Amino acid sequence: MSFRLTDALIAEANAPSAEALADDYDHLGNQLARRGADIEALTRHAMAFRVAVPSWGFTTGGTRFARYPGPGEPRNVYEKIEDCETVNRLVRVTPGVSLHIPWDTPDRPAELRASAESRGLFFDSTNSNTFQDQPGQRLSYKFGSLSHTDPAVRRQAIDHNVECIALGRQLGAKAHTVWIGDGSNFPGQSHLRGALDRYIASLRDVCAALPADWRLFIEHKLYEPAFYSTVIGDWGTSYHCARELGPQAFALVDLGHHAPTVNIEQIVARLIQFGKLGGFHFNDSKYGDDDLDAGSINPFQLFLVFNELVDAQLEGVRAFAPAYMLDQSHNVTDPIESIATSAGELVRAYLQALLVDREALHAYQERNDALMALLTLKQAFTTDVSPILATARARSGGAIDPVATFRLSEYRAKKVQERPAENQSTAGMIGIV
Ligand SMILES: [Mn+2]
Repeated sequence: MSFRLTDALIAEANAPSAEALADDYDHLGNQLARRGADIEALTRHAMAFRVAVPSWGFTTGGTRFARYPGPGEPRNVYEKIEDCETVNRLVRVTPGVSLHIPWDTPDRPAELRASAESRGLFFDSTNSNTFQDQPGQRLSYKFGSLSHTDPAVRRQAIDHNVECIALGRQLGAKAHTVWIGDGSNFPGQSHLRGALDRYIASLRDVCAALPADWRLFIEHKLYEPAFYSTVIGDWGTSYHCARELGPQAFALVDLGHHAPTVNIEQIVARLIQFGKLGGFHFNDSKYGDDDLDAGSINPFQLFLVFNELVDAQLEGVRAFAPAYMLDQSHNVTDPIESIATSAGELVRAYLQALLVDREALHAYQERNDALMALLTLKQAFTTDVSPILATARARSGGAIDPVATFRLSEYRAKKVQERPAENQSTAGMIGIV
């Protein structure tokens, strides 16, 4: 019998800080009431927030130089589901799981689905992989996949995506995300327009396999592994493809997949305006596609992204139902602690965005009062909503302090016993897209 984080253990960990939290919550409630904000409404929003966790994020990631696996890490997708449950029990906003195919392909899909559902989890999306060759694969993706010059390679990549969708149907998922590493490393290597034409033609075949109630997410990325040109390198290309492919296709924004200094919140606003924002891979970055924890480097940017999302939500913009997913690589932290913390940082940014006085902001914008417009945003951003986060978690049965509760439970030490290390490779790998 594997160890599970019980409600009793969480309640025991919460007890010593419950009174102090109630004081802090009341104090913040009074402050917010003076600003016309209802703390109970905000708490309900925090409890209703949802973000999916990535199956590939529960083991230590790595770079192309090395991977340093931690003790007690899950050894297969069934054990990853145990860890997904643990995160959700701590924070209560992460019941959805995004599944990577083939890294986390279950050999017994019905059993995996039943296991997930018995733990209060579900599968929200599948993610294909045509950016590396798998053992026994007939044709290589060295020079591309969905945009390859050879129709046989393109067919193999299309078939893989169609198989992902078929597996996702068995698991109850409703979306499929496609990221390709296709591109070129030398000027002249690839016919730039031809490569995009081939990509769109391939994705038409993938879209034809989508059930009517599914969405297809197109994930762009500026560079890497291609270092001269990337076929789906920016949001404009992604948007064009989504338009070409019809009403089930959308652009997905991974926060790490842009050039430094690019205005990501404006990209989000554009995709909302054009009805093609499919969702997010949340993470943070300093230099490039670093896959650092959401909110760890630039929390103001995360707030500004949520500011656009809340603004659209309140306006009732058409076709607006973005999927929220985490996509991070944990190299120096316990993945459970990072994912639980990142989920909290997203709720924090969401609550801060809900606190923006939109009527005042709009008036300052109309009067071109730039300074007061900024201060209106800053008032919301600098509000410490931590007591709402903790209260929302506790009311949902989760932990007031997720990391402290996780450590108190000695979950990882117990998993070290339950999951003796197999012959794990420490070779470098880039396990995250
Ligand atoms: Mn991603």
